[in-house]
Amino acid sequence: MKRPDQWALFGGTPSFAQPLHVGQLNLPQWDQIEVTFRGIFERQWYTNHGPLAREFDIAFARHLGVKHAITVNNGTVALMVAARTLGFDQGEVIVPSFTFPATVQALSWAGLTPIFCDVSPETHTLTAEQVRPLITPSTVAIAGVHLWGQPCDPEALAALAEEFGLALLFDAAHAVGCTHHGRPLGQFGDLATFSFHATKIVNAAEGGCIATNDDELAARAKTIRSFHPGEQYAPVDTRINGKMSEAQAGLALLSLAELESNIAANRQRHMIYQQRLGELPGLRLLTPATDDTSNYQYVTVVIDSERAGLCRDQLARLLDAENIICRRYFEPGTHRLPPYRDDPALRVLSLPVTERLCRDVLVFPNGTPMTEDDVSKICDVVEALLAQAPALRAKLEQVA
Ligand code: T4K
Repeated sequence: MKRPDQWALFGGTPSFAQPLHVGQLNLPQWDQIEVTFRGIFERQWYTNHGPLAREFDIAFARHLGVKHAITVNNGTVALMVAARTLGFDQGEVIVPSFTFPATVQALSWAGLTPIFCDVSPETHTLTAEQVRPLITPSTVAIAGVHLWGQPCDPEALAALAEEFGLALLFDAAHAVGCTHHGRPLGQFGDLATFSFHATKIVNAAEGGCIATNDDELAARAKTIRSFHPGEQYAPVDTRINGKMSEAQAGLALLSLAELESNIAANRQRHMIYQQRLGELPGLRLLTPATDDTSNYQYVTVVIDSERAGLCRDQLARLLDAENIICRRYFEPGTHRLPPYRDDPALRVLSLPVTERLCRDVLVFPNGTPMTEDDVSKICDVVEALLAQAPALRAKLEQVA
């Protein structure tokens, strides 16, 4: 084991020669990509609802078990199109602050007003109990996030939305391959949106999707997605170019074919993290509930600085120097970011769980290029760092 002065932050050699990032890329072999891209080149059809984009619409709808999967060029556009699809010109939408800013900003783009809600300390998602008191006559929708692929209280939120006649939207950007009570998360809510960004379990470099079982909403979303005259399925005022290109759809199809094996490999690595980090004082690793399944893409750890001996930021700094590039998702909370932070009412808004998670959550690397030995070595490093916490705290103060 390294001595405190031998860690890379204090001049020693990093534990890993190359950086290990959170967004480890799940990509198929080059020869498969080459065949797919050659096909696009030979067809000379690159975008505008080409054959691969249409095939992926169908393949992803089948994967989710929904009637419609309307694929678009990224997860943010999926949220923007979904927010317009709901059909409200104004009104309040209850949404978590503890999320990627796209969830909330997409609502603002659609002219809706986000009402920030705190989340559960167990799942990091909204619960119906937290949402209920925020409902007012101005509320038009609830926008939950299946953060880290954890189900966002889907049945209880659906019941609440029905009770008050509200629309229910789920941001399922993290939740490809995740289920709740045996049902894929894309089946919950009026609309659910996904991301196929390079760092996601299904990687189309960029990509997104809106899933729904509602024919009318699907017709609106498909029309909003494209200005193409052949893509008019419903009367809508505003449209956008959100089309998925053939290159994206080709990658998405290849990546979807590898989803199950990538989940299985993610799970094996996640289990090692669970066994090793779960043993350490002050560290809590989020694990799926027994009747849910996860894609295990996110290794999300909450750090109790009192018990761990180091706070999240101190640990992240030490790991960073060792080339273990963890991420402080999501800091700060969206209500502390522009444009919302300038609202005087939001400056004094208290979301205690959100603030705590923004301070204490650290997401560790996972994904196909990593080996189980890499994970064991990461856990060795974390264990050694925490064992030397008092000495490291003192040294960190010197290099602050
Ligand atoms: N809703 C939620 C809940 C989301 O988390 C997101 C996106 C969205 C909606 C919107 O979906 P998209 O519009 O993005 O489809 C990353 C991703 O860019 C973003 O997709 C994701 N969530 C968010 C959680 O993570 P950053 O700012 O952390 O990205 P970046 O570039 O720092 O990448 C993270 C790590 O991945 C890097 O340290 C290195 C590695 N990486 C990244 C890329 C792009 C690679 O190794 N290769 C690459 O090509 O946001």
